[in-house]
Amino acid sequence: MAITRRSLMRFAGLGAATTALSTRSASVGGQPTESSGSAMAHAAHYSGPVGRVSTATFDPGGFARSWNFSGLAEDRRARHYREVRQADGTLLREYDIVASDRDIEIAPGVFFPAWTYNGQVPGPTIRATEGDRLRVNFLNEGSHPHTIHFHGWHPPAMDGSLPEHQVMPGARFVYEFDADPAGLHLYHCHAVPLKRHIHKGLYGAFIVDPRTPREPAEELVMVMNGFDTNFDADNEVYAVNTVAHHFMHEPVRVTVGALVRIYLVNVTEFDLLNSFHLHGMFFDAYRTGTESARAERTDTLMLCQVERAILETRFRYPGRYMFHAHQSEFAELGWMGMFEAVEARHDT
Ligand SMILES: [Cu+2]
Repeated sequence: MAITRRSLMRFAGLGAATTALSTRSASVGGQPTESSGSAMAHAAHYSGPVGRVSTATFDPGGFARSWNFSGLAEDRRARHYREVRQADGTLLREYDIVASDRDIEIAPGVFFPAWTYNGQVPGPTIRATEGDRLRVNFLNEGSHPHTIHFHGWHPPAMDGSLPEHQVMPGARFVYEFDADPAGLHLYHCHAVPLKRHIHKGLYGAFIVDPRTPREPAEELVMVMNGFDTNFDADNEVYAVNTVAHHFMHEPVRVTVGALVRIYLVNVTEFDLLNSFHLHGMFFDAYRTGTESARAERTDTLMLCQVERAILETRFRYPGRYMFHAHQSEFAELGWMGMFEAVEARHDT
């Protein structure tokens, strides 16, 4: 049976947590329990489907804290990423990116037939310092023509957007350009129909650090995305980093008082806007990350598709802080999570 937006909303919405809490106990004794009462229904803002998505092949939390394949052991990492210091002090950073078709689990038991960069959605985060040279060896092992279109300065031949730029299944292309400007960017497929190629999962974050490094911080990459599971040009599942409600189960750990920096990218297709709202505090937003002067101090930031912002804040108090899209429907369909602020450990 196809999962419609409406049925999934019923499933994942406010009623779902009561279902999650009560059906399992009811199935044991066949009797309603105290957890099925209306009080629980109103305590059910912890909405979400029953069960968990395996993080064995993709871990949204691990994704948030890795770039340039830093999550891999050195020998495996070298297969995807190499860097060579140039005479002028900049780095040549070389990446191997492979497009492939892969079914990914986006909510418990809900598999999406994705098109991926390196088998994951979002694709690997690419990170360089302003002025570095990027060389991206692209191989299309997918079933459709694809490209990699980077946001940033580059020659037209490197744009990956025109019909002649399409890389056919089985073919290769090398994208080479300088990392410029400093800021938070992204990359995505630009084959047509564009909305399908993006929405199927071909996108990733592209961070360009300024030559004078930003202040050290606990850094997180968060990509707001959605999935149209029945191909009606409307999303049934929303998330940050692909897996619905993942950070409700596994809160993002941050340190009380430490500078926390979030690289926030919106790639959501089919909806005009997405947003990021943080409970109990405010953050400084630097739109596109290209200017050092903050644009806004707020608790809610709204982004159109491919808009992005660097967010900085410090958690004042230990405890759990909800964050979610403030399009409430998106939140109920998976784009909702928690931070857990913990006191710094003093081992000495
Ligand atoms: Cu494509």
